[in-house]
Amino acid sequence: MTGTDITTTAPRIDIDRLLARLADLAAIGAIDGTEGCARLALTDEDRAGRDLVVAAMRDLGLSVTIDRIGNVVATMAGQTDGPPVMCGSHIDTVRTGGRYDGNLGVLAGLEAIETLQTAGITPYRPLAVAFFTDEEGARFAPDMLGSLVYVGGMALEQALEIEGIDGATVGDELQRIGYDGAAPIPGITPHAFVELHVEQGPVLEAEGITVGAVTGVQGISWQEVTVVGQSNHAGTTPMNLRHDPGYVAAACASFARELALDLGHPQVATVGRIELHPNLVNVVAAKATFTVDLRNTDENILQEAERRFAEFLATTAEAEGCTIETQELARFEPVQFDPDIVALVERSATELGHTVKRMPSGAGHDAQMLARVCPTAMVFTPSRDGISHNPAEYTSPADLEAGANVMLRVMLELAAEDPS
Ligand code: HGY
Ligand code: MN
Ligand code: MN
Repeated sequence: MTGTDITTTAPRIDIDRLLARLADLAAIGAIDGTEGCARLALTDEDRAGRDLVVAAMRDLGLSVTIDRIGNVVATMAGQTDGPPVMCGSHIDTVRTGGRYDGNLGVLAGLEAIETLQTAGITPYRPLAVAFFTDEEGARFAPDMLGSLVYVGGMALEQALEIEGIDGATVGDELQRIGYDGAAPIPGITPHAFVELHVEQGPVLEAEGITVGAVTGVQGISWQEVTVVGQSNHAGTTPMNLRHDPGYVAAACASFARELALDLGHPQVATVGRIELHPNLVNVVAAKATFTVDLRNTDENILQEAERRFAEFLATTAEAEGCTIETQELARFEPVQFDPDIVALVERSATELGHTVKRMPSGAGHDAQMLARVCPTAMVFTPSRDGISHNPAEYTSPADLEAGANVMLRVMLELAAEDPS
């Protein structure tokens, strides 16, 4: 199929079939009373989700490989051999996950392939749909771990030793759930990579736009901070004699908000996890452990945010007579996607009659890792009220259908024979 064929004959996906796939997967780890699901990476719920998707891949007759960090790639043969045009995302979720984050990109890939099979279309190049291990990073940091290893950005051995928030290691959990595959790392380099994903923010909905042509991903800085003070009696210890890590953690959380507001949009700062020990009403804490997530599209401003936060932490802890330890959990610079594929996403959306807007991604994605090895871009669909990492996450069927058809069209164009 050449470019012109695609414009006129590209089939459309079956939205009811896609919605059914999304519902089937969301039923695994379903969060009672909501549309959302919880499938933290490498848990039993993640295994069950993986098994469901791998079975669907095999039902479509795709050749499925599982690599040594548990990434799964399913390939549809093309008219020729060679590197596939790949789509995909992740199917692990945060603990309060929605049914679209990650899952949409993987299941829309299966839907696209089934649509082509039904139409009897075999692209010039092979197509592949992948899901990558531990994209969320909520249990095992950093996020995008599987795709980072897939592109050779982290040594496999280093990744397998990573200890999660519950003390388990990546390697042990991969083995336990049976997804310590044999396919080599780094994985095959795709001809190109396209990821369909819900925006997870308010922009598209606020502007009444159906499709996002994603230009890149902002920089991400995650660290875990441990503050050690002196456990003491809440009633008998005068304020001037306290060494209270709980106070230091709370002050830092408050400072993070002030810092982001001072630096201005798009700087964001989040203290998402705080644990006190012994975490009792009448005990001045002995220890506080908390995480800081800083992000910006500008690497220099992100570094300024990191510097200012570190200064505040050190000054506050010293004044409180506490000691601190920090551990970097994730650090990725901003990524720009391939301008030609961004333009192709924009053109495909327009040709399909949808409104489209170029925009950066606030969230991290596997695409930012694949961009290291092949031409890559993303397609966004709107999120209702901009909500995500929340079981109330929602995107309308019409928007899902639009996004999936744009992704299919982009893939067909990329999989066509290069014009001679
Ligand atoms: O943290 C993120 O941006 C992504 O959800 N892993
Ligand atoms: Mn995601
Ligand atoms: Mn996510």
